[in-house]
Amino acid sequence: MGKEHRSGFVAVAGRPNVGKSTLLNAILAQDILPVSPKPQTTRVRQLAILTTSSAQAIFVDTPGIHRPRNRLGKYMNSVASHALEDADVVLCVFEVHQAPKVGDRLVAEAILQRAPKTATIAALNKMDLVRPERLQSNWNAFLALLPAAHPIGVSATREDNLDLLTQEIVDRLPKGPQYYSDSEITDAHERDIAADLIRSAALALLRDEVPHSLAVMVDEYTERGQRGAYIAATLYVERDSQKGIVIGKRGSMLREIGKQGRKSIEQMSGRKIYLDLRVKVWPGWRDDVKALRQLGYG
Ligand SMILES: Nc1nc2c(ncn2[C@@H]2O[C@H](COP(=O)(O)OP(=O)(O)OP(=O)(O)O)[C@@H](O)[C@H]2O)c(=O)[nH]1
Ligand SMILES: [Mg+2]
Repeated sequence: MGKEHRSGFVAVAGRPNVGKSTLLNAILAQDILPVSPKPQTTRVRQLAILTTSSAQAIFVDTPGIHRPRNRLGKYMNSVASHALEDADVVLCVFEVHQAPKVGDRLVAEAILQRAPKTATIAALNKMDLVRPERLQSNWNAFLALLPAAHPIGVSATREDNLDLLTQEIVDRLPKGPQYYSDSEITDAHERDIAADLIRSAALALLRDEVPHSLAVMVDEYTERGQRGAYIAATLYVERDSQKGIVIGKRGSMLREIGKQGRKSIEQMSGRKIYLDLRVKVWPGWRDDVKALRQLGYG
């Protein structure tokens, strides 16, 4: 008799920038989730679905849990909290090359409060960056935050220990059917993934002041058959000065964002992309209920 099939939801939680989305892209071997060197890259819930012959792990990528400063931040935290409540397994990501920060404590508290009885795995990520003499003390300090969690050291960028990590997760899933077909790797529409990939490209290129004020909306996504697809998108910022920064000297920054964004959309979609970008100012959109809803954060 073969092994019984397992399936369920795996909420991925952690403070901003610890590598949650990078880890999931690596596990799926496809870049469908936005990743950047800046904190608070992920803003919405997005599924990353791993299907094997005997299991289906439905990972729920969530925004980094943090102290919110505006309505967008509150929305992002609520997305993470709900994912914890609905999870069969919690995957908590820490970055092990640094000692725990206040933000990590906040995350551990949220897990203990929202999912106190849920099987939890602590992925101690960025093992490639940890100084050997710091490893043991950092490791112990993180485990003290979540004493019942099963720890695994990983590196998302080097893809170290990811097979072991997924095995430990699958072992903790309940018995259940395959909910999504083999070919479904996410629940997000290509249009929304494209908007996030453009934003990721911009975050990697822009300096600290702009990223949190940036939102991207795809206005048009037209198939051109053999010739690929045409995408027109708008980058929204909150102030005129930010618009200048995003456009850059004689348009150089916007051109670079377009180039990098196009490359990642081509990789994700497997076809040629023509990308048209423009920049608009939307004052105070992060605290504007209507704007948040229109931008997909509500
Ligand atoms: N050196 C190293 N860098 C990593 C590793 N995993 C992720 N990173 C980097 O960490 C940064 C943040 O990665 P993300 O995947 O966007 O982090 P996140 O936790 O999803 O962040 P939010 O969406 O903001 O909550 C990126 O620059 C990644 O390349 C790792 O294992 N080693
Ligand atoms: Mg993320």
